[in-house]
Amino acid sequence: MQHELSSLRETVVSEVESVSNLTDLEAIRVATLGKKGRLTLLMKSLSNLSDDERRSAGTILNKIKNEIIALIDVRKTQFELEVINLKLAEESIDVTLPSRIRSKGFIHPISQVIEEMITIFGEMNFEIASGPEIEEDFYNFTALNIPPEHPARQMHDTFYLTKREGSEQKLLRTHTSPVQIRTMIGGCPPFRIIAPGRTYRHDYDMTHTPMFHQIEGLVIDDGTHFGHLKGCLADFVRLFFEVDDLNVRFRPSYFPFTEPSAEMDIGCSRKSGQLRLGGDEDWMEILGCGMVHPRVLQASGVDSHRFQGFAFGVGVERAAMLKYGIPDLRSFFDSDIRWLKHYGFGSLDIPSFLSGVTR
Ligand code: 2U9
Repeated sequence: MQHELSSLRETVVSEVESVSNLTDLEAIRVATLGKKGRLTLLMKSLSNLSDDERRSAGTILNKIKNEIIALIDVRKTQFELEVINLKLAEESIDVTLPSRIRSKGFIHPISQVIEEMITIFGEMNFEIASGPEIEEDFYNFTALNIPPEHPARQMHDTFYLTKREGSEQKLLRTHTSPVQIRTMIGGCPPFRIIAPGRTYRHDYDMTHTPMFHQIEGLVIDDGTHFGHLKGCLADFVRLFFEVDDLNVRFRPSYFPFTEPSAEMDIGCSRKSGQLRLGGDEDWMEILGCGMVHPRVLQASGVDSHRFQGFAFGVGVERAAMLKYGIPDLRSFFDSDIRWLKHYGFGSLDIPSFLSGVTR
């Protein structure tokens, strides 16, 4: 046994020394230490020996096994180093090559305008409220004084979701007003909130897209009156359009959720097809507003004898088109990178206001 062991040792040592690559080295390892390897078979044959012989042969066998493992490891490291050195010699990096141009992202004009509006209302102490885009009939219509069969339901061109058995039919919110309803139901007055977000209506032409953005506002307190509404919205449009002496006027209107209701116009002039903000030569509608209807307050659990307030709604796309001279509404959603670079604002690493103030 001893003779067999020392002869195997010599054979393996000479094989490992003369091997020329990693694959052959691995083959030697398997042929020696693998399941049916030469050393493994010798180990198995130890059981045929007497106790004394097994003990002394076993000690030698283990010693040789460890020697062979160490030898193969050293050789393996040598080969791996050779491979790395060869690669280093063959491959070189041309440090004079110009670097790859990384294209930067830009803020979409809609996001930019939403952030501008949020900043203005934020300075007026409004908090941001949000809610689901998939809504229930109650929050989107009934609580807003738009009961079933009310003509305003037809005007909203609602997208209805497929009704599931056992649950009521859901819809895509047609305005962000359900956010204010949910906020009032879930809290106590006073409220001073804005609800920016996506809204959906089944409409598509030059001036309508099925998805569009709104910012609505709600102020409820015990002394709030129409004068507060006028002051707040006049300040807002002057700051948003950056025209200090921008003229505003309020025209009577109708919305089911406000009474009285009004549309707010801003002064402008249109000379040779060119629109200019300011002056009072002409007027342009910019938002809708009014005093919150007592029925809406009651549906939201607010005491309408003690509290009252105003609400307003602004279409973000329309405001963006006016402020930045964007002629076609549909271009907002074409995902044309050249358009975005032209109208886009700054890079995306500007911290978002939307991630900050929330109610
Ligand atoms: C509650 C009570 C009242 C929100 C209002 C308008 C008037 C309005 C339009 C502007 C352009 C929608 O995007 S648009 O087409 N909105 O004219 N919105 S008052 O009134 C509310 C909202 C919530 C609880």
